[in-house]
Amino acid sequence: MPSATSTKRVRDCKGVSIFRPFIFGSEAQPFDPAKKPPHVPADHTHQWRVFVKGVNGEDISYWLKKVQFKLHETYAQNVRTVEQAPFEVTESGWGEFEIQIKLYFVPESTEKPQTLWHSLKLHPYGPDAEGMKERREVVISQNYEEVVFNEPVEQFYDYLTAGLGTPQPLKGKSGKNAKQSQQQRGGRTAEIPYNETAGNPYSRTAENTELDRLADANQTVEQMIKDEKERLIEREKQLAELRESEGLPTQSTKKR
Ligand code: SLL
Repeated sequence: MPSATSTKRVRDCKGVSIFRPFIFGSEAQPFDPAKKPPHVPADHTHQWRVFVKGVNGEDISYWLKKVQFKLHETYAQNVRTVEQAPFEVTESGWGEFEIQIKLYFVPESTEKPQTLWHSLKLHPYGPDAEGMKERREVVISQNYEEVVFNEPVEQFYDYLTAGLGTPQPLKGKSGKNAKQSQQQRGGRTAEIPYNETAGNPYSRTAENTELDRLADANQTVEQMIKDEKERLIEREKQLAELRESEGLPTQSTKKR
């Protein structure tokens, strides 16, 4: 009996890895003492935000289900779970610390959660740290990261590459065709399209042509090496004959 969620690994794509980029990090700003909100504890010097987000505002919730941020123990209820985008926690405080960020993927992925660490930065750093401090500038500390789904299960692979916002149940064996038609409609995909278009010179056809060209070039180089070796052997032979006719030792030039 077929199960609701396909946990089969993608059959025809052994070795397939799907990458999804994201940004994680923090933004912090010192309070202006004159405008500090009344509910903020007296010893809190900064307002900050820790986040996990898509690159250029891209939606990542089709693969990221929830994020657990583990703050320093000095915070009340220091484990904060964010179940939907924006995946972020806003807080205030006085000190810097390491934040544990645990990414939970959508259940269709059958992937285990992944843990990242981020150092919360409150104080400016870098060449203009002093100037930034004086101007009470926002301190941003963020990283680009990629989550890698190795040999994803079939259903997850299909909707990761189909450009669908929500998981779609697989209908029979139509997964592949469905994927292609989504691609033709310009959906989000991790795969290279089959043919190039005006705006996109990268295609599988172009890739194959390039691979053929490289294989040809490789063959030419191999042949050149072979020819060169033969020529060398012939020269060595001629040299040995010459030495012999002159009465010189034939191996004098070779030390090894
Ligand atoms: C430090 N090792 O000493 C670090 C710890 C903890 C920061 C920093 C708590 C705010 C609150 C807060 O800012 N903790 O009281 O809720 O720098």
